[in-house]
Amino acid sequence: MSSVSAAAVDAYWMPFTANRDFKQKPRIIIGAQGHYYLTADGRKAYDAFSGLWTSGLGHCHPRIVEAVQKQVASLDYCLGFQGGSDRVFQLAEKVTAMAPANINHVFFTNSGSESVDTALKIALGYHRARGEGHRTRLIGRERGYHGVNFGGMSVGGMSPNRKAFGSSLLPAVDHLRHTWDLEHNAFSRGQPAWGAHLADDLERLCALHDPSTIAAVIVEPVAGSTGVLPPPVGYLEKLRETCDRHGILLIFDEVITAFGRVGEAFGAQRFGVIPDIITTAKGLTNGVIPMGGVFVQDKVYEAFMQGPTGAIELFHGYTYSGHPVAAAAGIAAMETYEIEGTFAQARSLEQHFEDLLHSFKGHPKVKDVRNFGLMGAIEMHSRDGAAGARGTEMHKKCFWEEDMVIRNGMDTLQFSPFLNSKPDEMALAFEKIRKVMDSIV
Ligand code: PXG
Ligand code: PLP
Repeated sequence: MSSVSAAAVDAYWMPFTANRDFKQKPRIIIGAQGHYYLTADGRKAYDAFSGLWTSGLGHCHPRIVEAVQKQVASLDYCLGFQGGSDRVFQLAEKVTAMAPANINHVFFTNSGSESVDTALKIALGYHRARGEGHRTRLIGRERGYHGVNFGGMSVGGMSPNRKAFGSSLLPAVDHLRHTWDLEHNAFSRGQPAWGAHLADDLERLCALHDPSTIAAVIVEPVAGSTGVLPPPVGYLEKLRETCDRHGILLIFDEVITAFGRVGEAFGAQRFGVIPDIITTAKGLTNGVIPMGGVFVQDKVYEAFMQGPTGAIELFHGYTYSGHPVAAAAGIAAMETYEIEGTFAQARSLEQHFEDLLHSFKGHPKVKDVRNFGLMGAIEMHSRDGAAGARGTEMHKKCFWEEDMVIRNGMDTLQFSPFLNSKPDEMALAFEKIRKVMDSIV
């Protein structure tokens, strides 16, 4: 029996949800512990997506819970403009110490979407501060996801997220082509060997618009929401080299890939390609309190630190930027990653995860399997005339019949295992997936 009334279910307009379908039989969560959710009808359900890529350490981690409880009772809120709590400065020191060497400054937001829009504004402001205010064009990538605010939506490349808002998107934006290619890269394990040349698309856009008009290129090092597209070998290096040659800033959107998801603090470190700006959220607090962070290279920060010392350098910020309770959660998350050796643990699980995923190669319903770090996707063939139906049915069956929460984007199943997953729980999750996949039409 659900503990939520029908009127309550009706009142809530759910995000990125088929509201009417969901509300016919709501899947309501009332608790969580470690790797499991507790459902309103009294079941324990394994969380195969660790929140929404957020909760790599598991739910209700005692160290983070305690830090948040203490913080909220001692300093609940503190002005963030011309002020700041001890916690936010401490978190900034901690996370920048984990970042690549010349990234020593971080601006805090409340989400990935806010991080992206902040990063785009910083990129435009950086060029203006250096006398290159003519660099106003932003380049994203097809199939990219950069959140839902106007900037991120504009550089994003997922058409359902854009189509209703078409004429209100930012005007000076273009997109690189995406890197998915079934003919060359189906069932690649990790980074596909083929496709570095797809980064040459940036040269095409430079030729079209003239590089002197381009402020920044934003990509996810591993595209997440679109169904896990790892970068082809050499691709990110090529983008970096082209940006350098033309004075264009490179932004990595690491909302998913930062904080252990690819076995390092940042994807930039795993790939050995250092962008000028990195956007983060999710794992920054293990999902416990909403928070995002925008990391910038010293040259970016320093470009703003000019003019009279009494002047505000960046006219941007959120009421909740650097919220002390979020910062306390962030500090506790970073301490936990360190104490528990989480990033190395995540890396040690990669091979097992990859093998489980790729055991679906050859399944009649499976079109492609992709993975990198602890990010994985199984793309199913769509039913004729009913794209997305299989994915949704899998999700519902897993929830109601197999006590497991999975994530689907249309007919692609996405997996974001806990960074501290137990190998046999991971294996059991995929046994259940196979059972459900076999059982549906
Ligand atoms: N950039 C990237 C790369 C993301 O993955 C955002 C920005 C936006 O973050 P916020 O915090 O504003 O949602 C994201 C978020 C999924 C899924 O199923 C992915 C996201 C969010 C929810 C679900 O893949 N990514
Ligand atoms: N709208 C109004 C009327 C506001 O006063 C503010 C902030 O003061 C905002 C929007 C922005 O809110 P936030 O800072 O939480 O993003």
